[in-house]
Amino acid sequence: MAVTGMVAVVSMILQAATGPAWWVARGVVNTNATPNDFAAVNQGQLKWMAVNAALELESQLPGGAGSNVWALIESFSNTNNFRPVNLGQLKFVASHFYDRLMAVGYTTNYPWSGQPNDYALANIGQMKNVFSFDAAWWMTLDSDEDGMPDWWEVMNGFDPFNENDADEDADGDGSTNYDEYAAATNPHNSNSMPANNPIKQELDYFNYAQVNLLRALVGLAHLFHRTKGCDGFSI
Ligand SMILES: [Ca+2]
Ligand SMILES: [Ca+2]
Ligand SMILES: [Ca+2]
Repeated sequence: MAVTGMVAVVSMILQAATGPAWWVARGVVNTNATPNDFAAVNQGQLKWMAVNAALELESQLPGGAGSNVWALIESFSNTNNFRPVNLGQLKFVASHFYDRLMAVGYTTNYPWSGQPNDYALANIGQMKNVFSFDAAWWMTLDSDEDGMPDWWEVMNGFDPFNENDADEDADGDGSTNYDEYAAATNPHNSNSMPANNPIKQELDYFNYAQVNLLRALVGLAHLFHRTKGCDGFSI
């Protein structure tokens, strides 16, 4: 993305004391810098954080970061990078990410509450706080320990806090929801089922038998053709 290079030139004074692994992996934070969470955050730093957060969500979440996040990133200008950010601006940028995180079930709310003064300057610590989400960790989360991760349950309309739905068969195709998760088939489409599904095996056998019957018929027809030697016969 062009914006990556654009904001990369902005100096970073973020520090990686505590935070998700992607901060370090993506170079959002400078591990050699002195922590200064009370310093004002500037627009270049916020853009840099947002670009990397977008890349992280894109690589981790089912369906990626989403079009609203990418539209936000593409709307970033190359100007005002050293201007301070106020809380309203921080919330505006972060809300795009939280809308996406709420859509996939990572969280149910924005990480701020009350009536903060949107015109107050945001500091580094506040920006780090709202961008401390960890999609990689969340993708492995299985709250009810039924074997189906939360993200897959939310994506398919199941309850990530009820382990009983793993043994249910939402589409009545003979495979449990868990088996469909494990086989990466669609738990709401009875035509999509794991290879070990008895109905699928029967269907496969039926199709196999049909193909063989057809082959036998064609073979017979050719034999008949050769035997009779009649012209104009084709199959
Ligand atoms: Ca689960
Ligand atoms: Ca099923
Ligand atoms: Ca299915």
